[in-house]
Amino acid sequence: SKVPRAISFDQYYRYDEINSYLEELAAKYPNLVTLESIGKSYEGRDMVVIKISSGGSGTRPAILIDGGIHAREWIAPATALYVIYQLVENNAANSALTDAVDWYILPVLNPDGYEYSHTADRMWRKTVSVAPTSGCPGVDGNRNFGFHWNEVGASDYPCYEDYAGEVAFSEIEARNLRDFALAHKEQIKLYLTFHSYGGYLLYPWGYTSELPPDWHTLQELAADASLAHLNAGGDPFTIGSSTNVLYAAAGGSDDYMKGVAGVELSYTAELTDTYYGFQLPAELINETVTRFFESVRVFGSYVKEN
Ligand code: ING
Ligand code: ZN
Repeated sequence: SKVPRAISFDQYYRYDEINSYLEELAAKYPNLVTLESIGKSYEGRDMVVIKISSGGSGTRPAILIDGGIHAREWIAPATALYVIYQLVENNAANSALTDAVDWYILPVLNPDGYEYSHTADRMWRKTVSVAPTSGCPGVDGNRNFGFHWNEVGASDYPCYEDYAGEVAFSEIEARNLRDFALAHKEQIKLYLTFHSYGGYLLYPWGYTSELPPDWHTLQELAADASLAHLNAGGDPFTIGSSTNVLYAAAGGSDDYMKGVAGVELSYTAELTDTYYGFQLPAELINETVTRFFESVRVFGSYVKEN
């Protein structure tokens, strides 16, 4: 695996390159960074979470971020990587975000699919697991979480893009994230899962049009994050519950985090842009991630102050 000479945000990195960068950070910033494999993917790739913590022995409030549950949404791992880069390599400027809050970031939640989208099928979305009874590989990771699983907006057919899986948590990648989140549930106050595209900040529920009792808090915090994105030159986000502003879909990771893991502030970020869709040109990574980091700043400050 090759180590990038210096990280940059004008190219999409492969899984190995991303992990090499994380290892480089762990070696260079041992007082701020620790790495943990939360388990292996279906094809045996490590799912690496970087913990960014300036101290506090694991008692500080924490933010959990993941990217790349859907293989083709390449801007999601890139954005997670940029958050890591800012919090670690630019910590002098961003120390307010790490002096009272811990960050757990999993940049590539579906590493097999991510690699497959680079080597075989640019538009691959799902995992790559092959169920014994099925003719088609892959499960939609964001329909596989075990909370109101497969009730709506998901398919029973393995060949469909939104196949929910044979059972809830059939996918090892979803189980690994679940187990990690449950092990840290007391600490995690906010969850962000990065997707593309369309420019939405979505909160639960995806399984029903009913709103959670604290939807007003979720809405207002997202509005602040959207304003920061606007002020940084980006478009405002469309904000609301998944069901109400996008479509109903059960088994999403955000619903699980709020419904089961007890993470009250749980969001799906559908990053921009809408013109290029999943195939955002590498030249547009930089502006996308720098603008969205201003939104991440708002989420971080909120967790720190509440
Ligand atoms: N969109 C999300 C999806 O999984 C979503 C939208 C998130 C719906 C959470 C319901 C709950 O379909 C993309 N682009 O994947
Ligand atoms: Zn997605």
